[in-house]
Amino acid sequence: MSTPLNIGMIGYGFMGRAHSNAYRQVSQFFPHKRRPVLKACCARNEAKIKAFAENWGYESYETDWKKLIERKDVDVVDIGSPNNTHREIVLAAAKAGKMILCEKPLAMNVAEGEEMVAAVEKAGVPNMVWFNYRRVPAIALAKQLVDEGRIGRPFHYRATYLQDWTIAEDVPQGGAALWRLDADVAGSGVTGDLLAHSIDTAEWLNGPIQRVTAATETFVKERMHQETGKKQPVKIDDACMFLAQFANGSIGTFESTRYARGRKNYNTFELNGAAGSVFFDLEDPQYLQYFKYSDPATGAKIEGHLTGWQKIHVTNGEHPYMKNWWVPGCTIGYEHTFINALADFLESLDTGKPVQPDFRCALHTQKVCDGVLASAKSGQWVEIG
Ligand code: SOE
Repeated sequence: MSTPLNIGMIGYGFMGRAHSNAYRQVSQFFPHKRRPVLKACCARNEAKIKAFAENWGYESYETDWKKLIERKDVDVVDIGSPNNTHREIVLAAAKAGKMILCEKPLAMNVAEGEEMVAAVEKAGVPNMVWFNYRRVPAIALAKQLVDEGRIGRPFHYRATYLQDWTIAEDVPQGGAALWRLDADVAGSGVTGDLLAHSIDTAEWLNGPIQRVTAATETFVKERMHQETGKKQPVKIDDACMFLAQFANGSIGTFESTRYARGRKNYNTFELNGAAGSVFFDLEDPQYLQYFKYSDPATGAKIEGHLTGWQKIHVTNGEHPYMKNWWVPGCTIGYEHTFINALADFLESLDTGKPVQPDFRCALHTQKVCDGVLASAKSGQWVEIG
């Protein structure tokens, strides 16, 4: 028998939809003791949130997030609203004793993130940041291969996260759907929005990043603000590249832009070690490529004439998350990464073992992001605390 877990969802945009879909589906595929119930959603625009509530099946809606947090019938506060709202909502929700799920990036900067971590830890409430790409089965398989020792001593980590949707100079900044271009709302550009994903994945697979040196560029210097109609300077980073040194002695390169014509959501990584390598590309998400050089148990080398990259179709029951989905060969997609993440959160409520990435873990990603931006300004290497 399951008991209800009442969800209060803040925000109705891209992430509001992705999370709501996860709440609706998770219990059918991943049965747990707690079963999400779409209790209430919240946004300032009443017409829009009413329509959202009806579309997704929320029992009610609010137009003030403080009211949502005050409600006794809400167990989980889920923050899918823009980045500059995260801190205030988290502090209030933690004080009210709510469980908190927060969209990435955790915060606008490290100072905010530290306050948020302190608040959830003081309140002792379960918390998670929706770094959904950890829940792509092929990426989770890469983690398994690392943990099984199949990569061996790591040398290189290489990540790219490329998109192309802001190339046109007449794309406005700010307001609905375009707040990611407004630094006052987003905190930063590609660093917080895209590289935060790459950093989370990298640190999960390859351990903490210790030092960075970076360069950023803003190609379009002024854009019209969607809400005021005025041209304003663009303060976000349109592109960012950085070098990283990992605590395990390996080195990494990270590149991100929204100006890579033809690239839509090209999120890739490659990890090269002494015993093997892995490569992943989110535009081909069902596959993990693996090069096996030697056996982790015996150290025996693969016979030379048999070496080569394997393209593993990650759909078997033995692969992460896949036994809960379809039969081998049948694929899952983008929306399932959120369902898988939520399943891990529900599992953590069953077991009492905190889910990752929690706020403290996401704070380290935030530290790397802030370090990258500081380095791009100063031209110096920056140590990450
Ligand atoms: C930006 O375009 C964006 O929507 C990010 O905000 C998401 O986190 C990423 O997963 C897809 O791209």
